[in-house]
Amino acid sequence: MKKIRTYGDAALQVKALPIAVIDEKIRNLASDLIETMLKSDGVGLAATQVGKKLRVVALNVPAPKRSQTQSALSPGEITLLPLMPIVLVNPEILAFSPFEASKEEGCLSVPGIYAPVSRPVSVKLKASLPDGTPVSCDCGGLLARAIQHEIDHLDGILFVQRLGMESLAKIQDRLKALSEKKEKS
Ligand code: QAP
Ligand code: CO
Repeated sequence: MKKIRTYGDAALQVKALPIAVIDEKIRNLASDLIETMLKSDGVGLAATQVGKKLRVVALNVPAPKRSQTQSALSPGEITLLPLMPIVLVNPEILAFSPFEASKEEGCLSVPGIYAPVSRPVSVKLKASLPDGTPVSCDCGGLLARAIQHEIDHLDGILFVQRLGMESLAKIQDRLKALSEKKEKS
């Protein structure tokens, strides 16, 4: 279990570097990320959040319940949801849907704070699995949102930086409290 960096920690603003070779060190980071994410009840965790400047993310996106499946699953959900929890190495978005949707997000690095974020509804993902298998697929649903949220972490971006002025205003005081708590620690 790794320590998760929280809002106000400068490590969260660092841009992570691509991985040239998937070696034992990367596979160890992969299992640390999965362990830390599962123990923290997260649906996603980026290496940036545990202070590692490497382009690796873990995901544990649940399959949608039958009753909430309003639309067909995307090819990416069909491929990746049965593999959860998974780690993606060098994840990249090759294309974004022109259509956006706003949904509530949270983040293990911004504990207890949730706000609606507008994002493209689907993305074309390219990545490698820790065994070296390449994946390339169109992802929708919560999976598309989680991929975008986690790749943002690798670029040093937090979901609170993507909020509209109204939503940001509502959480400003709690964000300030989080970063002040950090300064004192
Ligand atoms: C990113 O977020 C995400 O505040 C992953 O007290 C968010 O796992 C992907 C969490 C929205 C898709 C949609 C947050 C746990 C977990 C908290 C998380 C908390 C405990 C957040
Ligand atoms: Co996050």
